[in-house]
Amino acid sequence: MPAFPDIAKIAYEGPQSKNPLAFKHYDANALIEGKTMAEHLRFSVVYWHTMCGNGTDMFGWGTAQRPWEAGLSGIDLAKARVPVFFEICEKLGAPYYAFHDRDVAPHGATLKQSNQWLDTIVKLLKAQQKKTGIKLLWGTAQLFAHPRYAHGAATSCDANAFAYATAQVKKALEVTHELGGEGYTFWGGREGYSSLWNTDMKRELEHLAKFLHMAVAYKKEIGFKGQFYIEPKPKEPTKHQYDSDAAACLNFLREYDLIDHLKLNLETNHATLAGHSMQHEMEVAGAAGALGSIDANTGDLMLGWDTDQFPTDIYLTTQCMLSVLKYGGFTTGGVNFDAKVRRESFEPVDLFHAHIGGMDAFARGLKIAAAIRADGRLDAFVKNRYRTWDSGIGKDIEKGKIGFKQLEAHALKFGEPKLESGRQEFLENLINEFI
Ligand code: XUL
Ligand code: CO
Repeated sequence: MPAFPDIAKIAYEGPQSKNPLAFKHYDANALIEGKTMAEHLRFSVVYWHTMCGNGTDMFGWGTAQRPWEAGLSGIDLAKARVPVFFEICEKLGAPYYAFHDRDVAPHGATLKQSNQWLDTIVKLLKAQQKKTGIKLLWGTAQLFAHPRYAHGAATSCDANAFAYATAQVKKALEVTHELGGEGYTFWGGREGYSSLWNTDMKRELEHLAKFLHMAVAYKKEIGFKGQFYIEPKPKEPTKHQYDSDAAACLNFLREYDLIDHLKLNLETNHATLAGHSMQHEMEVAGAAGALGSIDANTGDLMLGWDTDQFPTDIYLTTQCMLSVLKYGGFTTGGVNFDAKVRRESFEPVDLFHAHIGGMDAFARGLKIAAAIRADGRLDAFVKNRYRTWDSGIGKDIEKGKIGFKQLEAHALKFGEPKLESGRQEFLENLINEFI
């Protein structure tokens, strides 16, 4: 029995359509810069918000109406969610999904029982993947909900909690491998501190690096070829998280000799919590050759926390897709909707509206980004702005051919550099021609 008998596969109907259950911009097979939209965007639906989000907030109970959950709990509930999830992904035409170990299967009383329950669900996931052709973008371990991780997992003050976390990641890696996952994400949910009075930061950072090195070694041991990602977020749940933004993650990876093993999985709402735009984070990662995947969502300008809303802002999606195209497109990564419907949007159909809106917003962003690139004026402006570096003194500096003495001689001879406008407003207007 389908959970959504009244909803057919979501079709592309074009910008004129008034059908809320149709795509206006996402035309999976349309070609852009030589690839289909589906190949560019590699949309992914997350299991945790889509299946497990029930609308609970700090002040109120769950509101979500999920008829397929009626009367069920524990492993029976977990089993019932699997086909519904794949029905949603299939009807959306999303080629990928992502999950945490403990959102597909419940926490057991022991690690052994948790692993057994996970195995039970992994069998069902595997069968659904086979039936639908939907693939796993990345798996991950949930190392932040259980009280044992109150002080962190890889950065816990207790070596036994660290051990428990590694055991959980070991299993999560095995099942991700089993399911043919194209990646595996590390988000340090509680890898940080709430107070420095009780924290040995240096030791915790070293432990986090050890933990990741062990994961790299185990990945090799089991022959898992997927891409590892680290997902920056500055705070929430802790006051400060070590993987606070793209630059901090890159610095950590370089310091601990992990840079060749992990790329970044960037999330919009995490970027804004860090005081950056998503475009900033994507450019930092892209410049370092570490732009892996994105968790597509958005925060609320008026709120200072992780609201995980579906992305609808065309400027945002245009900026994202400009960076993605600039750095050569996704390889293992994709546009993963780490986003949840509002507590007030409690009907099952809202899950469709949300994803359709996010997919259309990214499809528009892709089309606009490709049009800006084809137009060429933006690129030409930036290239021209740096033209003094293409020859003469600039080229010599870039090539490392000269030092302070020759530059002083040049400055004495050349005199005052000629100032040119940055033309920000002109460029903002140019971008608006396309949006
Ligand atoms: C939390 C968050 C996580 C990670 C995976 O803010 O983004 O869901 O994406 O653990
Ligand atoms: Co995320």
